[in-house]
Amino acid sequence: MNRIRVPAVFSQRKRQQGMHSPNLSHGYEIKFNKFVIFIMQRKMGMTRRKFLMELARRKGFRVESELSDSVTHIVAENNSYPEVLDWLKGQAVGDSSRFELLDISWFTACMEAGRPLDSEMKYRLMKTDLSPLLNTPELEVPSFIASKVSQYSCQRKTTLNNYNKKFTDAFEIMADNYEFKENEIFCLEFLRAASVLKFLPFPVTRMKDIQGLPCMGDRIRDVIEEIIEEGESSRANEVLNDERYKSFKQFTSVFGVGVKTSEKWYRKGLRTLEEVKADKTLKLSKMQKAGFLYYEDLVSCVSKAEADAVSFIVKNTVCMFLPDAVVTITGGFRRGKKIGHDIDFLITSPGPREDDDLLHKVVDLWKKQGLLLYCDIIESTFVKEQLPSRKVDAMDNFQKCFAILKFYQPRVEDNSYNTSKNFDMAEVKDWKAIRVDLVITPFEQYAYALLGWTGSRQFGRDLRRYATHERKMILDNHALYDKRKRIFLKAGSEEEIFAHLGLDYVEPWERNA
Ligand code: DCT
Ligand code: MG
Repeated sequence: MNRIRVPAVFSQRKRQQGMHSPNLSHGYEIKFNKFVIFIMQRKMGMTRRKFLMELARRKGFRVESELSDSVTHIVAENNSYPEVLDWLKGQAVGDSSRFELLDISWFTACMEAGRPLDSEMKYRLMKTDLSPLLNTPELEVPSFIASKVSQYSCQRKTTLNNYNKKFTDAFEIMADNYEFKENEIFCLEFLRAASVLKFLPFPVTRMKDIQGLPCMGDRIRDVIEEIIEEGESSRANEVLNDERYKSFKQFTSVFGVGVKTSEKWYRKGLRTLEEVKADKTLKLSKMQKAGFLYYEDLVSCVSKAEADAVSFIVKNTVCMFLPDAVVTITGGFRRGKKIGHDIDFLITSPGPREDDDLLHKVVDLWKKQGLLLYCDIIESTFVKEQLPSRKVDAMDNFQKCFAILKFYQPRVEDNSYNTSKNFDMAEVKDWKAIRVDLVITPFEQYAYALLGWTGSRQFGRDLRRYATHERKMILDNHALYDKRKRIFLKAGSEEEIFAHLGLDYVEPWERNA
């Protein structure tokens, strides 16, 4: 769905455009009359400004040397939104809303395109835009900006650029430890704080830097303060050395082992994976057995190249049985991650037809081809018109398969991906076990499934929390239900879901909360 934002300045701009449209400016023909650009010299310097003005005029843009009444677009470089506002105040401009305030990246994109581009969100200077602060570390992070940072990660854009890894790593250790103790509240507190710091476009170096930010309770501030002062957190270090934490961390690294099983093993006095393997009284599930069997491969991460190669195999196999199937990589790889612990796929096909057998046919073929090391198919439990689940971390009801594929690694001499056993190299292990999740979704639920399975987990949690608390709606991986209107809101794309929720669209690579 297209959401068109019409800023209040438009009507005024139209008037201005009508009044003033000379065909020549500074010796160049004006091709684009609607936009009247002014380039701020502040922090740019006179020479660069002159060069850019000349460049734009040559390309047919109208550029004013002075901040005249006809100016519609102000372009600034290395200036934050408040700095531009301050400068405008100094020019006795009372109402800055009559201009579009844009970053230089808009200008250069226009020059590249050779025509004026829409002033999309990403180019606009706004209150929440902290990125210019990166170039001005001496500038204080004004609390009024920090106070604009939403407590919901679905209202923040979080890329993989984490400037605060030393803090977020410590928080994640604390969160894991609380998860192992089944203390959900403290666990979420640390996860939310980590997510806020991942969003910041600068490294935190002083307590002042976090002033006014959401999710910074006393427990969090204590850890931050110590890391600023000492370079590390003694509490996180204590956790790292804690016997229970160390055991749980090992146990849960096995596919099929969660907190409940770890608790059982720990109570039995087991402390390491070697002890677990040696204990013949334990009854391991089929999943856990596979987890131990392929342990080394599964803990070594999946690369993007491996994900692409497996994606090729999955698409080929699925399309053999359902030619118009749409197979999409979701999870971390869709968010731009270069490594992951598994590969998540969403499979759908246009039209009403649903084929419950598809997944079975796919895994049966892989079994025959010797490519399937493990597989657990869970049948769909979705009931038509069922209300979305209120549980924040509930599993969805799609038919799905948790599998371990035998992925033959490409040989060095040719770059092809083998799909059959290479007998010449029988003694060398030329394959790697890779965890793959396949999820089948009906076409009309595809957008919701895509949004949910793209994650991150924290982003998904906050979307659901936002829907519930801010919109009186319930969201899950199947649907969005408006409780006040008592209707399901249909969506054919992720953009439409964000629009239903009244949220600005967040691209997948900006969901690394
Ligand atoms: N998800 C979901 N319901 C589940 C399991 C997962 O909605 N029952 C969502 C949350 C994140 C996304 O699917 C993918 O999950 P993971 O593979 O666990 O996370 P990831 O972000 O892909 O990270 P990783 O790189 O570790 O695989
Ligand atoms: Mg994943």
